[in-house]
This record gives sequence, C-alpha cells and structure tokens, in this order.
Amino acid sequence: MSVAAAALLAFAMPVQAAQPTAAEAAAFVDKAEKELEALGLESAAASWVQANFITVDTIKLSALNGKRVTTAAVQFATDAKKFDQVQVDPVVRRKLELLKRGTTLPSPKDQAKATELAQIKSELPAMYGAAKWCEGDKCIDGNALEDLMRRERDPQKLLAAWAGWHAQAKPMKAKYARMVELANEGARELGYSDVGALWRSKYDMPPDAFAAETDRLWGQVKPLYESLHCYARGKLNEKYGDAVVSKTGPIPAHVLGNMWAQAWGEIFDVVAPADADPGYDLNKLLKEQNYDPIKITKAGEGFYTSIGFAPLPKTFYERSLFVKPRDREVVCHASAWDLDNKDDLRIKMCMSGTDEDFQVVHHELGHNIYQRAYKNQSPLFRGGANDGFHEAIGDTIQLALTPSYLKQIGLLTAEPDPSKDIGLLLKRAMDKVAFMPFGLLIDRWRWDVFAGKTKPADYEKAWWALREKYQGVKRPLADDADAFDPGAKFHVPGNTPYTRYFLAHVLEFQFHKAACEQAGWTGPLHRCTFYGNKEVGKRYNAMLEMGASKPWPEALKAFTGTDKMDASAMLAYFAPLKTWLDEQNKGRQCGWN
Ligand code: X8Z
Ligand code: ZN
Repeated sequence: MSVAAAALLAFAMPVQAAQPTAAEAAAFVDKAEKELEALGLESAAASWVQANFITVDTIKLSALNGKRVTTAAVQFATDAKKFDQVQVDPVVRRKLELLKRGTTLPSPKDQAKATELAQIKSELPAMYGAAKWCEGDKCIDGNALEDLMRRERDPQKLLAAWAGWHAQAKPMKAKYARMVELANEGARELGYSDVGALWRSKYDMPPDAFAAETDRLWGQVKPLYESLHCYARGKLNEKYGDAVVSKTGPIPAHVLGNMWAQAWGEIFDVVAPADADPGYDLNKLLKEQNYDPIKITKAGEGFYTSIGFAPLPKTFYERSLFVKPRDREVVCHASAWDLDNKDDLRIKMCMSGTDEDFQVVHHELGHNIYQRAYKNQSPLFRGGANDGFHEAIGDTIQLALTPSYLKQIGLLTAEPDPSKDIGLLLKRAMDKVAFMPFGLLIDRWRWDVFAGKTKPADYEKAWWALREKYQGVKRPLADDADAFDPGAKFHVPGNTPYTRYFLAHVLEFQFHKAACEQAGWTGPLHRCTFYGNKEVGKRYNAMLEMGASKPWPEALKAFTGTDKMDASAMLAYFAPLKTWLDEQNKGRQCGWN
C-alpha cells in the first residue's frame, strides 16, 4: 500500500493498533522460556569454566556467551512489554513480568556497545579473582589476605594488608565507570530510568516502595547495631589505644577481623565477656578433629539430609571446587551452581578449614538445596521467591548450628551452661548484626552511581561517606583520589546486587523463629536447633519448591504465617544481648558523629 493510500485509510476509519492476543502472549512466553533455558545451560558451563580457569581466552569466551545471553534476555524483555495491555492468565502475566525485569546489566541495542559491555562484565570479576598484593617478589592472594585479616592482631600488619588489597582495585575504576554508562543505556532502552531502578523493580512492589521497605527494616535494627558498635569500639579502644581506635569516632576498617569490616565474629577474642565466654572456638575444634574441606562439606550436607532433603549427587563431590588450586587462577569467592537444572549441583570455594568455611558451606548448600527443590518449575520460575530468599535458606541453617547441634555431631563434648548465653549471643551478633549496615550500603552506593548522583570522580568519597554513615567505620588511610575501594569487594566487580544479603539477614531470623515454633521449641531462640526434624524440613521444602512461581509474600507466608519482612524476629533473638550491651555501654559515649 502506498503512503498516500494509507493516510486516506487512516482518515476514513479510526486507527486500531493490532492488539496481540492472549494466545500470542502464551506462545511468546513459551518460546522465551525454551530459548532462555537452552542459553542458560550453555552460559552456566561457560561461566563455570571461566571462574575455575581465569585466562584471557576464558574471559573472551565468557564475554561472547554473556553477550548472546544478555542480548536475548533484553529482546525478550522488550517484546514482553507488547503484552502489557493484554488480558492474560496470572501465570503468563507473572512470567511476562519476570521477563521484563530479568536482566542485571542490560546491554544497549548498539552491537558494538553490547560487545564492549560484555567484555567488561567478564573482565572485572577476573581481575578481582587474580588480584594479588606483591612486595618485591613475594605475593599474597586475596584468600590469604582474608585469612590474615582474621588472625592478625598487630594493627600495623593489618593496615598493610588492608592497603595492599585495596590498592588492587584501582585499575578497575575506569572500566567500572564505562560499564555503568553502557548498562544504563541498556536500562533506558528498556524503559527504566537507570540500572538501579531495574534492580529495585525485582521485588513484587513498586521500586520506590522497596527502597522505603529497606529503610524501614534498617530502622528496626539500627538501635541494636549502635549498641553493638559502641561496645565493640570500647573493647577495641582498650586493646589498641586512642591512637588506633578512638573512643568516640568511627572505627578504622582494618581492626574488625574482616577485610571489609562486614562481619566481626573473628575478633570475638577481643570483645569476649570474661564471665560469659562460651569456652569453645570452632576454628580450634575443626582443626583438632581433622575437619578438612570435604569433611566440612559432608557435615553441612548432613544437616540438610537430617531434615529430610535427599543427599547430594555423587557428581557434586567429583565436580565441585573445595580448595584453591596451586596451578591456576580461580575466582575464590564462594558460590553455588546448578549446571543442568536436574542434579548437577556444585559449589566453588577455597576452603582452609576455618569456622568461616563451616558457616559458608551451610550457606552455599542452601543455594543448592533451593535449586534442586524448584527444578520442576517451568524455567522462568526456577529462582528464589526473591534474591534475599536465595541467600537466606542456608543462613537459616547457620542459626541452627547451636552448641547442642555441635554436640550431637561430636564436635563439642559439652554444651556451655546458660550463664554463657551472652557470649553465644555476642558471637552471633558480631557476625549477623554487624553485617546489617554493610548489607544495606553497597547498593545505596550503586543506586546513586547508576542514577548519576555519584559521578566517577566522587566514587571513593561517596563510598566512605556511606560506610561512615551506616557502619560507623572509616578508611584507615588518608583519602586517595585514585583509589577505587568499592572494587575491592567481590560483588562490585562481580556485579551481584547486594541488598539480597541485607534481606537475607532479616528473613533468616524469621525462618529460624518459625522453624523453632514448628518444632515446638519453647527455650531461648539462640539455643534452638531443628537438626533432625523432618516436619520442619517438609515445610521448608514446601516453600523452596515454589521457587519464583508466586510473589514472595506468598512464599514467606507459606513457611512463617506472615507476608511481611520484619526484623522483629532478629530483635527477639538478640533481646537479652541488647539489654546487656546497654548496661556495658553506660559511661561510654555511643554513636560516631
Ligand atoms: O557472597 C556471599 C556468599 C556467596 S552468595 C558467600 N555472601 C556475602 C559476602 O560474602 O559478602 C554471604 C554473606 C554476604
Ligand atoms: Zn549466597
């Protein structure tokens, strides 16, 4: 038809945009699921190889694969919008919504830019994985530096290790800034204001409401965090003196037993109450009883099987990575994998046999157990109810690793008596409560970066402003204009959204409390384990099997009876500790402003 004829026609009758039908929507979703599933399988294998063998070639191959997957996902997200006004059944509607919000760093339509983005996305985690701090020809990798931060108590050595590791991130800065530009272009083409808005859209509620929800949850926890901060700072001040840790200001980031000051359990020796020390150190017990990485993993598996989950497949032990190989570069940051949506589950960790390894194995296996539980869902529903759920499944089991449990598996000979409860709670709080502001601030920083509120020249300043504001932690060195300290944390170069861990720390206490209630537990929450309880396992599995098929409030309700995320379970768990901390803090000036 000629243009003139078309104009005539348009004049003659009202324009009717051809509305796609419900059947077309269902067919579209079906096709998308099939294609994404096939691409997902290929990409899981490519990513596994890249993370286990970092070379220029695996980076290139993984970039090529990443580009294909992202391009397809962006196309499906774009096409899904065509059905916004079509009446479809609720399952198809949910799948369309999942397709629209399904990417993390969407690529621009421009092919050259898509290639560039895929290459950066592949390079950054590889740079992180291969980073080393060298003095002369003596080099220390990230894993060894993390170990040093745990054990060392000499503030000068801690500072040197901290500085050495953080300097490694400098070369990432320009690449990161370019990545932000490119991914934002992709996000805008999809109709989001920026990548941060896309990330906030993944929670079955309006993005702004989600941001407000995280503020609300943080508001619940903040008084407890401030009490813990005040107490820990007081103890650190006693140990190191005013020149290293002041009595009133933020705590320097290098003395908290962790490279990122995100969990403080490793310096329990510095803060332990003299009369309530639980009297056991899992690091020592594991060593004494020859818990090597495999034995640690089997112990983790044992918890899950005790509550009724099937054992891990033989291939899990054949194909997983448990220790850092000596002959090649790998991404050591722990992760859990499902390679075939059937039974090819794996973890990838660089264990050395520490308490932290013991905790992290339970965390990673939680991902595997979830993956297997939802494998029969259709492809778009194979995922966590939200990403916080995925992180919370194994964390909930961590909370059940009580002295009574450790005694049952023979790690401990006697449980500490109730007079040691404050010590037990304090150790747990040093990990779980200390984490909360860190869990929140990483994405606060990224949301501002993606929104353009924080420009590359201010990356560093904005990062430390947030760390000081939320954590009360400061940079232990003078400011450095070239530094890119956010890049020294895996999830920034790894582009893993981080609010998930903040949510997980809220959810795990809700799950734990619900599990203890189901088990008929009436004692204090921190002494509750549901090891061996098949009824709890059955109900846990019922939630896990749902995958992402329903909005997360329904999954939460299925296990806990409530459809709201709520930190009051965490506050209830730590209530005796809060009272004790406030007593200890009398005479101290708390806060850091
Ligand atoms: O990255 C992780 C897991 C892998 S999903 C080991 N976590 C966060 C971190 O290490 O920063 C678990 C707790 C927080
Ligand atoms: Zn995880």
